[in-house]
Amino acid sequence: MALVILAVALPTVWLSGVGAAAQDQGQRAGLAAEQTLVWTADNSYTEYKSAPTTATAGPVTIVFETNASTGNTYGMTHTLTFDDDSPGYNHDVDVNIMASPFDTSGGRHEVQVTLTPGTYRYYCEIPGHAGMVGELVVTSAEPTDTTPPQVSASVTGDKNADGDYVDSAAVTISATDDESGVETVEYALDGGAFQAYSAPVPVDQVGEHTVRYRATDKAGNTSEVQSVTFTVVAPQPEDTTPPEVSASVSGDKNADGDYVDSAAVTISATDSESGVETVEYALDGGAFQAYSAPVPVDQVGEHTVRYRATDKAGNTSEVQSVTFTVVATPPAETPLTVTAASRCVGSSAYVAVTAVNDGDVPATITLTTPYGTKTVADVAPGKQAYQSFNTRAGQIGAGKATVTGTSLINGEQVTTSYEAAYNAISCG
Ligand SMILES: [Cu+2]
Repeated sequence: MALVILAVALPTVWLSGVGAAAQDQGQRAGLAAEQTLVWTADNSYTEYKSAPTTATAGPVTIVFETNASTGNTYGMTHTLTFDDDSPGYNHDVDVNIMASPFDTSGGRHEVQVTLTPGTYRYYCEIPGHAGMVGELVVTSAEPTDTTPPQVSASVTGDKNADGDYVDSAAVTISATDDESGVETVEYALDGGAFQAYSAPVPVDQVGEHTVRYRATDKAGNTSEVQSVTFTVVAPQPEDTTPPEVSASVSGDKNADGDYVDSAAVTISATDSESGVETVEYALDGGAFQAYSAPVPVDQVGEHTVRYRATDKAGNTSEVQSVTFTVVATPPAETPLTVTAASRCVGSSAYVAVTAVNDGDVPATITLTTPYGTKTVADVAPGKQAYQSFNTRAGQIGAGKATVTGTSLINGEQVTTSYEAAYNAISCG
């Protein structure tokens, strides 16, 4: 019953004044208030029962409560009023909450505001409550994102063989920020000022270029300036000249200029403009095919290799050709120079046979005539085997001497036969 009596005793002007004029700045910003600051008052008119002293800048829910639960058992009316004119304080919120245990909110009121860094002064406006005053210090919100964005650049365009961009290039810059997110991307071309990046930057002036770039996140962290350097060159005049192409044949040649056993055809092509795209060859009337390495030809006979080259601009050279002959390796032999002659010694006819070893190794040489046989072993290179055969006749007809030479060639015994003719002779 005591509470009811006290309520009746309250000045009605204060009761009707409930509903402080506080701007809903937090709601206006569309942001949920993350902080709640609570002031309470009790029966004292010299100090608030409790009051916050510090806060973080940003949206705040301010609660002012004075009722039985906060110790206000006299039905006393208080206000929480933010100073709006004293020098040295923030005046950017309008808080003036009047509260009484028996007002329509039961003495508990909330307003949304957005606090900024600085100090707010607050007090109770009720006459005689001048001691109810305090300060609220608001500090900047701690930035949670302290990492700058990751930023990279790529250059695209038609490149020539030197890696330069022909006619133009485009620089694409990408930035990511895992925390607060990317706020701005900037670039500067060739020492110019940084400017906002929004789309790939075309660069078509001939010369070397450097694009510097950086990105900043929503928390204000800016990446280190990075750069990419590239060169733009003028387009080359159209290439209408086919490649120069040539072929060479290599291998072991014999005295006739023929290739013994096999030959290899090497084709070379150059193109000073667009460059060589393909080299082709065709062996002995076959189809053209891509050339990549010297072409071996080991079939015995005459061969023709045709060849041509095409440049990157599509110009193909005239078909040229090279012709050569491959011969089989001659069989191994024991080389001898053999001579035979008939002559008279007194009234007797003799047949003299000589065989010179023309080889590089010793040879066993056998001289054979109708009048006898003679074998000479180990005839050194350049030396000869000789025998004058007594026919035991005064006259003989023409005939032939047979000579065989045997030597070790490449690990094999090679025997070669020769014949040498001698004339008829009549002695005495
Ligand atoms: Cu008061």
